[in-house]
Amino acid sequence: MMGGAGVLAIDLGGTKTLVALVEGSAVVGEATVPTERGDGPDRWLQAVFDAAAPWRGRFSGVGLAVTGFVRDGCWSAMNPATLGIPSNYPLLHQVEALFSLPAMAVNDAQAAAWGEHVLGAGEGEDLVFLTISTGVGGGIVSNGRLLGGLAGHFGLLAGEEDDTFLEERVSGRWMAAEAARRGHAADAREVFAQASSGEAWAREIVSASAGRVARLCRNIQLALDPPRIVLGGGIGLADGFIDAVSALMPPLGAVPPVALCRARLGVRAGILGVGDLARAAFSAPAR
Ligand code: BMX
Repeated sequence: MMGGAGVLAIDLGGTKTLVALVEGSAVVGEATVPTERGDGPDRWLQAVFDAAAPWRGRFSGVGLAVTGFVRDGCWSAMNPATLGIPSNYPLLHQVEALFSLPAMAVNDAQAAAWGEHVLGAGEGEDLVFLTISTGVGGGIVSNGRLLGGLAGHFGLLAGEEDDTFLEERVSGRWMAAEAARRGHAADAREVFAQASSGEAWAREIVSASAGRVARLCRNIQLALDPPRIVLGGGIGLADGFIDAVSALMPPLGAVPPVALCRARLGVRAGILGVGDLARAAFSAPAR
């Protein structure tokens, strides 16, 4: 394989894309580019390619953690409201052609689950990871293995009030839409700022989202009984959110609620996770 010792790790989410040069378990270079929602995958990938220019020659493969579903190298949205990815976009083919290097891809939240398992809050133990962000994603590490496919896509569970996805009443997009419905022009960041300065409407929005996440955590505890649930994403890591979820965890009789903790790798969980997965994939003997 040509190139340097590192891996180019990319975390392409519904709002922003992190591009990083990862060597071993260290992020040695990093850039953030907005995911311009109207652009489409060819231009998102071109922006990544441009952002990685300073590190050309220092990586020998590309690992992608992407919002949406990846199967057989092709990429699709499950909820196009999170990001409008065309169905079965040939992601690996395009990335390998652009960089002239091997590439691998997984879902963003599954990559972050792996990152937290090997290097972060999981401390090497099994976990469920939830990212509360533009959408709501998740990943499961069980018996030391990352579950792939659809496993962990908790944001796409049926919502309780109607037949929309759960994430449609939890995510940063929902918070902004709910603020607008109540007559406040505020994105999710602003909703949190207003909530911490005591605005009742903003506190209600944070609390409604956190209550749904608390019920989700209880359902996850009943389904999988993980040692811990790790929360990440811009909303999950926002001031006060985990405390609000913990306070709203319904009791399970004598059984204490599952332990909740913050993603220790913060916004880097995805790039570190996919960096580790890519390194393993590229160093595997050729078949
Ligand atoms: C959505 C879904 C998941 C993703 C999650 C978080 C799409 C495009 N995405 O549920 O695959 O993991 O959002 O994504 O269907 P993020 O962009 O908010 O990080």
